[in-house]
Amino acid sequence: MVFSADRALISASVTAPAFSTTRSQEIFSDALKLMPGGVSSPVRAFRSVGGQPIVFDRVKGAYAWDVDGNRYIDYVGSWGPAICGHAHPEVIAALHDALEKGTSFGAPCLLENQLAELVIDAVPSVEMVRFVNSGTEACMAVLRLMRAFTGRDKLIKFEGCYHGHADMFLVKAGSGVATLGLPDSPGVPRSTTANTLTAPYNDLEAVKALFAENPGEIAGVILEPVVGNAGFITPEPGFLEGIREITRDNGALLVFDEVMTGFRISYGGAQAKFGITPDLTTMGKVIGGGLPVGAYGGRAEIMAMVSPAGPMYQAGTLSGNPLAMTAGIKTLQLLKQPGTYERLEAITKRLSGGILEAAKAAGLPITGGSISAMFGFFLCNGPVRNFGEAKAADTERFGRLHRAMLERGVYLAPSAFEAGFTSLAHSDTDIETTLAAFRDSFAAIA
Ligand code: KE4
Repeated sequence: MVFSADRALISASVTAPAFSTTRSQEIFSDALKLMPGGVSSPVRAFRSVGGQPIVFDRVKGAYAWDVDGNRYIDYVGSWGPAICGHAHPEVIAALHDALEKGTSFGAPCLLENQLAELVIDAVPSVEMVRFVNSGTEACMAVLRLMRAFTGRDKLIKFEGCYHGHADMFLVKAGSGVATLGLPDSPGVPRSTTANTLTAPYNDLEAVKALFAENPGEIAGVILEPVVGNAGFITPEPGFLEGIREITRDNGALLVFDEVMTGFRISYGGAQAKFGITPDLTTMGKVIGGGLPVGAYGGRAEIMAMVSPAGPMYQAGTLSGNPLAMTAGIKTLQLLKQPGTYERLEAITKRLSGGILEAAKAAGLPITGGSISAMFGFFLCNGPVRNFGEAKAADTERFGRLHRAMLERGVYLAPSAFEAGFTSLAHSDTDIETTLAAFRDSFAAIA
């Protein structure tokens, strides 16, 4: 317990350095006149943490610099792609070479084969893969494929899980939808979401009940095998195995949305880490190495339905883009190096454990953890097993923490309902510097 006199002493002794964001504010006020909310994606607007967004100027390794020259240790990493560190020299060099050959072909190229081989070799469920340009596209296409293969229309998703912004998924979604408190976005017709059933994460009985109530009508279940869009929520022992069994027993497909967990939880994704093989997998983020790539893949007999091999249509002008393929290939080659995931596990466990210790030392309720290069915490007492329990987190206090950490040179996701990401570029010193900032900030907001 920190007594008020001590707390005053701590906060007095840790004065945040002069921190100016004048140029960020100028640029962002212009942005507000040009783009809705001043951003290209809602969560970046800092709406749930308050204050003005930081306008980035450049990134390198574990760091980001804003337009005012402030440097941050970055734990967003462009929302996952920067797992090798921002602007990795080998990725940049490969892109320079690729640029000389053009920026887009709109025709088959060897690079697609090479990235496809890397993905198929790595991800247990993937026998064939189709590249698209975002995780949203991958999830849209995989839902169409589930329905085409089974001839059924209904889908089960979990509250708080986010599968991109396609209409049929915007039902009790996570990430920006949760952050902005939009339980169901306007513009989504009831007819579109009528076939989307939801259950609480980690609740096998609720899933069994949905199958019992909709016999023969559910095409499949889609979930984040480790949730990163309702904050960081891990599957309870037996949950993933149970979903696998229930889908198999009901002739439905199991889809792991590994857009965030793919190549982050392990080189083979969460499915390799947990030993559960879904029928289909969606991917994104890391497999583009920072350029726009999404993908879906799975059993060859299912993927054979995808046009032009089969009747299920899906297309994209920039799919398989040579620059994006190049960045993805180099990134996966870097991740294949021995020791990669042991290093990521070690630094992230140190970080996550240190955050929990720091909050408890400041007398603040906290629950959280990490798996490989993904971590998160909620400012409330645990456990947090689903989105309903996550909503108990103190989001107002998280906003004050977020600001305090910015002032101390640490960039966290601007929402209590997101996960944090480490990279191979985060040094032991970066982790210890971050933990010192957390200790100061928790003391300042306690
Ligand atoms: P994109 O369309 O944003 O590439 O991917 C959608 C998506 C699908 N599935 C999962 C599990 C995801 O995490 C995402 C996107 N993640 C968010 C971060 N919470 C992207 C950040 C943003 O929306 O700006």
